Amino acid sequence: MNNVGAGVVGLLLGGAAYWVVDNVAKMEPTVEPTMVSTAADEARAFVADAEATFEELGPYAGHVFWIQANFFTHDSNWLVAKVSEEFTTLGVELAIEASRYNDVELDFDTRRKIDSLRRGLTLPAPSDPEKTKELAAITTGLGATYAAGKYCPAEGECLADIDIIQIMANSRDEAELKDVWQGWRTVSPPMREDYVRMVEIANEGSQELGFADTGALWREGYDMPADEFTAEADRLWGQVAPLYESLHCYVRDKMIDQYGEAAQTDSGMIPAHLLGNIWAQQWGNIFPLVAEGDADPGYDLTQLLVDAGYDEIQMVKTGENFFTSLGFEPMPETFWERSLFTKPQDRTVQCHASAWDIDSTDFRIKMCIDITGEDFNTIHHELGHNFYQRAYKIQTQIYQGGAHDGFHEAIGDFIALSITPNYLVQLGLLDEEPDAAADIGLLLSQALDKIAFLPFSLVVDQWRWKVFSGEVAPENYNAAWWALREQYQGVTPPVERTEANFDPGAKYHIPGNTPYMRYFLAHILQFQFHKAACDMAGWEGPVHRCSIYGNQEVGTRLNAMLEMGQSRPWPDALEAFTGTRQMDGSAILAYFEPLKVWLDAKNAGKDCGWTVS
Ligand code: X8Z
Ligand code: ZN
Repeated sequence: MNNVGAGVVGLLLGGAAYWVVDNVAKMEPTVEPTMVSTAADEARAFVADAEATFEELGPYAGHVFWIQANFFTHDSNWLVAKVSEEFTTLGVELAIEASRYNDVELDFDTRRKIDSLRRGLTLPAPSDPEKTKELAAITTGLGATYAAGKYCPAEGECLADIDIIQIMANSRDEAELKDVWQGWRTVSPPMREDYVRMVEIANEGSQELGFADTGALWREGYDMPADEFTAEADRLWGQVAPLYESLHCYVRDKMIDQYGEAAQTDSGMIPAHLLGNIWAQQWGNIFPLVAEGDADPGYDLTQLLVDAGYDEIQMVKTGENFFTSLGFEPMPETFWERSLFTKPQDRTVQCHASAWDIDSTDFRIKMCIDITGEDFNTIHHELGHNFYQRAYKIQTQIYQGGAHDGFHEAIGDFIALSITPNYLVQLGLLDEEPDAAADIGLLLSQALDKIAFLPFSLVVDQWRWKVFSGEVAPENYNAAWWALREQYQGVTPPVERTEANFDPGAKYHIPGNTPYMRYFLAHILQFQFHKAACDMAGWEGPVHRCSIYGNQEVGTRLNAMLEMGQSRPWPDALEAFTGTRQMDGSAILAYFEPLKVWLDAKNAGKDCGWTVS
């Protein structure tokens, strides 16, 4: 099982503890009985055995997690807690066993797989059955609290996150925005105590496996030491921060034009409830408020989809068709039978979009689709996961994953960068391509999502890394969250926050324990992929107008990278498709270069930037 959207990636190394202990004890030697078994032989046998375990038990977890995400009940939660406990026990057993071979000289694949087993769990427990059970109960409870979370305003119906997301996307009523912003954050304070305990247990587990803390364990998943990865993330942010600051400066004034005093702060920060998104993470929804006369893309994708009468299935079919135009096989029939595309009216489901690989043949997405441009993009995002999962199924179990998790998040987004005016004309959604005068509008709209997202995606794990390392103590959880959001994003809460709040918990990936650095990396990588693909296609115009739709040569090269899964260090995969071995912000900067020039002209003479207290 490998579910990339729903925060249980760490459970992909799955199964039951008793099985492993039993199995390791009974393990057949892989060499002739007369030969002396070396440590390297044992390591190989151990890896083969672990892979057989995953193959057998992965689908079991996949089905249980799917049922819970689609039918949230006392019983499905009970089952998830049980499976989580079993998987954590298994993962810890395997990691401990793998550590025994740390100093043994091994062939490339065995070493790579052994190291991967050592890092297999997102949240390892210590080898203590009581703590393992407690951790599983806590993580299941956190997820359940989020999924069931509702804000009930004084008047009207209670609102789930998906309802508030809608309101914040469309409402321009400052009082209403503030009310629902604050209201959604009433779901998370009950998570705080459990979160503290979860951090304690997971750190104990990580330390038992030789990692400094759980954050260090996460950072070691990038084929480099944890400290080097911290520096790598800082380096990439340093490349793109000036572009973000230009966007921030421009948008801030537009917010003041729209909301007056409510948008004005002494610090120069933007109040977080005004940006069209419940977490201020992507700002595309406020495009109409920030576009000026000379920033008109000439069309609105949501409107085009609605006018053309697209329904949810047609949106997904259109996404799938992009991939098949590149030469990929269509998704199997079961994808259409078993996926969830619309929000059921009669029960609670986890609406946060996700992509699933239940058993290497059974791929699904789970999404409560609205007919919007935003969801059209998200469909491509999710399908990117599914096509990646299917491409790397040729690999053995431990290699069935993204080159790193940022690659997994980048594939569908990279494809969606090809939803250009020209492509929309080919689909028959648009009559004709707008001319070059539309470019700034197109880029501004894109930047509100892609550039605004960069500091947000950095902050989520900057916070968690500090929490796991102990640099941020529980009594400062909320203050530290806002200190980081202010520092990197230049956004500020619209109402006073204290330690009675637990605002990180109001973001899905925190209770869901999905590491978030992957999305930051994906936003850098997707532009590298796009640029490389357009170069391959011989595209000579501006890169934001390039669509690789129908280009089978690009598809073949893409497939070659996807098929590698995680069998090689990620720079090898990156090189296979782009010819470079480094993650690099220059592709995203080149894409937005005309906008940067335009923004800087608009910002001329303004006092840009913000101060943090
Ligand atoms: O969680 C997701 C995907 C599933 S992997 C829908 N995303 C992040 C988010 O919603 O916060 C995609 C962009 C960032
Ligand atoms: Zn994703």
